[in-house]
Formats: sequence, C-alpha cells, structure tokens
Amino acid sequence: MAAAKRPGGHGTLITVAPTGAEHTKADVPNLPVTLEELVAEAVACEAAGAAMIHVHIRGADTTPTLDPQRLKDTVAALREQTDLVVQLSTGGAVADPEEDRLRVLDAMPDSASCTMGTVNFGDDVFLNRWEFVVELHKRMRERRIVPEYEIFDIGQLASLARLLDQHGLPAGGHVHVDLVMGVPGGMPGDTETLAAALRAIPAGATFSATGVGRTSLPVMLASLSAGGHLRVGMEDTVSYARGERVRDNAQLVERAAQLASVAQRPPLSAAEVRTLIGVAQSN
Ligand code: KMH
Ligand code: ZN
Repeated sequence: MAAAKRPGGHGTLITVAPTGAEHTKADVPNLPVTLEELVAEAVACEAAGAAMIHVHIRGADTTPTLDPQRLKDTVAALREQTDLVVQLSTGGAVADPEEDRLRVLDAMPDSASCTMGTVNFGDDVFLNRWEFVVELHKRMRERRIVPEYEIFDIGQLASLARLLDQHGLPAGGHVHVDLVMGVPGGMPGDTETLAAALRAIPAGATFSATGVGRTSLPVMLASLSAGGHLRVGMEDTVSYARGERVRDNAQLVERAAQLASVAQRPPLSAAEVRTLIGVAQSN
C-alpha cells in the first residue's frame, strides 16, 4: 500500500453517487430522481468538492430506467450545468437486461461503470457474465469511454487482470478501480479487506472505495489511509450518522472533502481527474 507511488496521490478524487437503483422515493423522499433534482444535487456536490458523478436515472414514475433518450438528456444537462466527469452506470438495476445495459454507452458519457463479475446482492443476484463484461470493455474502447471497474468481491480483481491481459488497456490507457464494499453478498467493508484487495489491484491503477450502509465511514478512512480515492452518495448510504438520515448528497461530499483535506490530500478538480483517469478535457 505505497500511497505516494499511486498516481493522483497528492489529491483525492471524490465521486458522488447520488441516486442508485435500489432506494425508492417513497422510502427516501430527498433522493434525487428527476432531472432537475439530479442537476441541482450535482451542482451542490461539485461546489462541495466532487469531481465525478456516478449516475443512475429514474423514469417519470421514479423507478429506475435505462431509457436511451433520458440518458442522453441527462448527460447533456450535467455537462451544461457542471464540469463534473459524467459517469453513467451500466450496472443499472438487478433486473435490467444486458442489451439495455450495453445501450447505455450510446449516450456517450465521459466514463461508465463496468462490474467485473457476478455477485449476490442482498436477496438478488447482480449478474455480470464474462462475455458481457468483455463486450462492455470492447464497446467502451470503441467509443473512447473511460471505464471505472467496479469490484464487489476480491475475486473480481483476478477477472480484471484476465480482462486487461486478454483484451488490453481501456480507453485513455489508465486503469481506475472502484471497490464497492459492504454489499450483503460481496466483500465486507473493513480495513483488512481493503488491504487485501489492494494487493490484487493492477500495478499503476488508481482506486476509489465506497462502503455501503454503515461501512461508509470505515471504508472512507481506510481508503484515505491507503492513498485511495473516495465515492460517497445516497446510492450507497442514506444515513449520515447513527440515527441521523442524510440531508442531501452534498452533506456526504462535504464530509469526504473535509476528511481528504485532513489527510493532506484535498479534493481534486474535475480537470485534474480528467488527466488522472484519461478522460478528454471538456471544452
Ligand atoms: N445497482 C446495482 C445492481 C453500477 O452502477 O455499475 C449495480 C450498481 C453498479 O449500482
Ligand atoms: Zn451504481
């Protein structure tokens, strides 16, 4: 865990994942689900220190959708109103068909998630067949979309090594990994597991980490201590502290930015993150 040797070690990439596909608007009334709510949250999160946004969208009925036109409109609105690196989720919701997930790339985001294997996901299964992962990787390369490899369990890092070995580096030539920890069915969200995962991360790769639910803070502190970057947001946690619900996504970004600054690795700007992970600069 040689923090200083990892690219981007001088600053912290903070990604906000504001919505996700799991929480309902009925259960979490402050979850951003309309385009207006999403953009307002994105603007506030950028001001608080976020440089990238991991986006799941919702339909008019507030349930998750991968509607192509809505995705394009979302990318356009976020580009218009913010400088954030726009990352679309290709994970979607657990029941989304592979074809719909692949079609997400036609919205031409800066970045897209690419989960490196199948994992139990609470009572569901988040299915990511090998052939599907390879197809995502290939289509992202063709479109010059920079992947963020989502890792829910340590074995998926072996799959990432196999992918890079068999199919080459992604667009931008840099490998960035996001450890999603604490999902029931995936790897636990604790320091020991993060340290074990880092031993399997490709040389030269950057990584961020996010802890789901109550693992949010331990994972954030562990990642900072290991030279890693951070993802926070209501996709992953809707409680701010014991017995206290999250006010909004900016509240989570503010805390991440404060902790990153305490760690002497203050938030990176969106432009710095574009350079770090190999996304073309915006105009
Ligand atoms: N909603 C989860 C089933 C991703 O965005 O790429 C998958 C997920 C991963 O959130
Ligand atoms: Zn997601």
